[in-house]
Amino acid sequence: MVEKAKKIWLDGKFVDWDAASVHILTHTLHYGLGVFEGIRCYLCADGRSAIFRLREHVDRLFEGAHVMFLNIPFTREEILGGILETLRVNGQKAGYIRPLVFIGDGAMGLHPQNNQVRVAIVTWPWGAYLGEEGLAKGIRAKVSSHIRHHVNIMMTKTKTCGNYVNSILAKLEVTKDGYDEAIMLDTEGYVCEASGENIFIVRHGRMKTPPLTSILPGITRDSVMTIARDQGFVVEEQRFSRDELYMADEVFFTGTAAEITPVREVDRRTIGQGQPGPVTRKLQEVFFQVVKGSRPEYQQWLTYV
Ligand code: PPE
Repeated sequence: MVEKAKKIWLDGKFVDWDAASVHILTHTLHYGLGVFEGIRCYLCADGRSAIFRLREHVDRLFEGAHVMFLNIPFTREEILGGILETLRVNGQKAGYIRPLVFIGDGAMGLHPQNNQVRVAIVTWPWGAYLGEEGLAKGIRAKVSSHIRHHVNIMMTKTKTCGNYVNSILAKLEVTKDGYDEAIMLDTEGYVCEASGENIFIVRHGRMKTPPLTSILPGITRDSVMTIARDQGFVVEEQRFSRDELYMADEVFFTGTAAEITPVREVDRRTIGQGQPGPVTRKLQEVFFQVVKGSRPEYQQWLTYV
């Protein structure tokens, strides 16, 4: 259960948490055309709160909306301000932020016509996405039989609501089989991303992650590539097959919710020593320092609340 906050930002106004309901004919509820974001705010070592890469998340929301013909009736600055205000009115020092752009009720049918484009901003506390133990010791993943979207079926670089049915199918399939997370292949059979995370492998000290062809351009992925290169690691954006996954010394996922989650097993093959490897651990260490404001060289990524 999501822990309730006091207020939700809905179409530019604050409403009580329990009053933030929509009509059953809300277009997005029926057909899935909407875009959303997932952003984290961290409590810093100095007691302040900082939102990680806020500007980039708001930009991705607007780019996705543009691709999806959703005309957001607010400016980027208004959404940015709305996010900051929502955390402030709720007195939240840390947590997850979910902006959602959706089509309201009015006309039905696949043409949304003049239905209002609506925006909500919701904030709630969210701990480790795949569990505290998963974050510390690594999780067990399975390659799903559900393949990721083809670039001409869905718009794979957007966080479109409907895209996630594919992720949910994969997640349900593997969790019913006892695994923690689903790894998905692209339409050509190469490793693509996880249900809600990007993926990296490490082999012989070199890091590899799939290119942006048909995946979400993860903001954590981008941050981890920058941090890794600054740490002197070699990172290549190159596609790879599932046997390369099995042979990897280390595998980890990146995402706003998942942060940097080590993977200790894939399809019943132990990865490396079956525990987070040295590269993953180093990147986790630096990443958490960065998001909590104790790395001056990455201050430009933080927006203080
Ligand atoms: N791929 C997918 C498919 C994805 O959903 C996410 C984020 C990522 C990669 C990583 O992107 P980024 O957060 O910019 O590093 N998944 C969001 C959804 C989580 C949810 O279950 O809801 C997230 O991490 O916020």
